[in-house]
Amino acid sequence: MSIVTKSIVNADAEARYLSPGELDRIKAFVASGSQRVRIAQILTEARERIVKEAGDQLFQKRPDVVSPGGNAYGEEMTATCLRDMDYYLRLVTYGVVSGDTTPIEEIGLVGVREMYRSLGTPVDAVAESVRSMKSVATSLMSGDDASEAGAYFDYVIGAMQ
Ligand SMILES: CCC1=C(C)/C(=C/C2=NC(=C\c3[nH]c(/C=C4\NC(=O)[C@H](C)[C@H]4CC)c(C)c3CCC(=O)O)/C(CCC(=O)O)=C2C)NC1=O
Repeated sequence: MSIVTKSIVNADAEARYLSPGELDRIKAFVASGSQRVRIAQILTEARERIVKEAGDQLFQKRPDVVSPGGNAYGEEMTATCLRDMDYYLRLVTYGVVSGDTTPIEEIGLVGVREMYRSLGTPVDAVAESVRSMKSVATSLMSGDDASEAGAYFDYVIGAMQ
């Protein structure tokens, strides 16, 4: 939920106008709108490249995951691994646009460690893949945009540790 929706829900629950503090936070959210949309556009347009290059980086750093016995071994499993990376990149765009980590958390992080444990997927390697996506993605942006986007990748990485 964006800060706008959240503030309205809270204010209406108390049948009151938005408070000065809430209006200030909404003002900051609106002021950063074009930056957040620009970042989401860059990530969306470059999604194939980001996933591909970050996947190459991951498999170089963690050859075990694509070796016999590895969780992403074989064409089909490697494709599923890259698909998961694409999922997390997509969720990062949701976070960036809404200025809120809640959609990332609710869609992709609740119970994630247990899920990957039950799949036999090393979650530290998934975190590494997100770190690589952050590095490829932020290299496509200006410094300010890179630090704004980076925070959402860091959020995902942190939740996997
Ligand atoms: C949008 C929210 C969402 C997420 C996050 C998600 C993840 C997800 N990844 C899965 C599998 C998988 N995930 C991976 C991923 C990897 N294996 C590795 O060794 C690498 C480290 C890593 C890639 C970075 C692999 C290989 C599988 C298949 C495992 C198997 O079938 O044995 C599965 C099991 C079902 C399936 O195969 O689709 C789920 C649910 N699904 C969702 O709907």
